[in-house]
Amino acid sequence: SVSGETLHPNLFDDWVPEHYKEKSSEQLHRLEKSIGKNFLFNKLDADSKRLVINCLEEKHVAKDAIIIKQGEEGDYFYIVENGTVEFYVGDHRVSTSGPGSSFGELALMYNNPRAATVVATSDCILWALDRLTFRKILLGNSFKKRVMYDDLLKSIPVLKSLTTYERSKLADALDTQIFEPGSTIIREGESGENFYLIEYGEVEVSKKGEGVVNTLHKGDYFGEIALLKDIPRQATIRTTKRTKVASLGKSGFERLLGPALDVLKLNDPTRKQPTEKK
Ligand code: 1OR
Repeated sequence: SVSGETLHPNLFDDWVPEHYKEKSSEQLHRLEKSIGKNFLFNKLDADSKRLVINCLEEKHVAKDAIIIKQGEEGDYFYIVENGTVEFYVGDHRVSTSGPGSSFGELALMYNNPRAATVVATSDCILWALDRLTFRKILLGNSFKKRVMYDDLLKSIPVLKSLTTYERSKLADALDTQIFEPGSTIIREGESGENFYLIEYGEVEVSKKGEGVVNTLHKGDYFGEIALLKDIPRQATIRTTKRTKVASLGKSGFERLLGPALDVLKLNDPTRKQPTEKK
């Protein structure tokens, strides 16, 4: 049942996939050609990949068929072998996609109602994966980063305005780094390539001539100013404890932070404030 957001795979020891059916060599050949290089499969070991492939159900849908209805409960995840689909949120067409792409993961991951309606804009050949197999195999592997970063991203105030969809795309683009105490993550005056979120630990922010100007902890972020303004790093960031950060490259920063970018701009500590904080 739809019961709010959970991103933790249900692991049953005695689990037997319901829709397991060995694929024919003709189907395997088509699958390899169309979706073999899809990111979903790159992250699977050989056994998991075989299992997922044999659990896929081939579905042929006609042009104009509604594949997913916004608001309904999630049952299947889909991969497009052939044809094109359109996504609608309410009455708005928000995107389209084609062969090799996939959709319908959000409701299965977060136990949310379907976030969008998906319509076939041509005759399509789709491969559907049932909810349980999706959660059991893909969640912990192909979508591992979404699971890993879910709690962190939900706990960060500046990201509060992101939708589930935006948060999941952001998680896909993050990378983790761990720094020992006394490490310099950012050096004032250098050019900036990454934005950072603190998963745990502590860093000091210092500026030449001013010394330590701030201390940041879990849920705080840094590195945004150089990226927002395309200027050199405005301060040095040094760890005082063992610190784990999630980093986001410059292109992802601009593309994926969406509405949070405005909040980052408003919060810019180098921006002239009418009244001085502290
Ligand atoms: P789902 O299980 O919620 C509908 O079922 C699917 O449509 C969803 O998973 C995604 O795989 C897919 N917002 C939400 N879902 C989307 C979007 C989307 N695009 C595709 N899907 N937006 C479009 C962003 C380009 C955001 C619109 C505000």
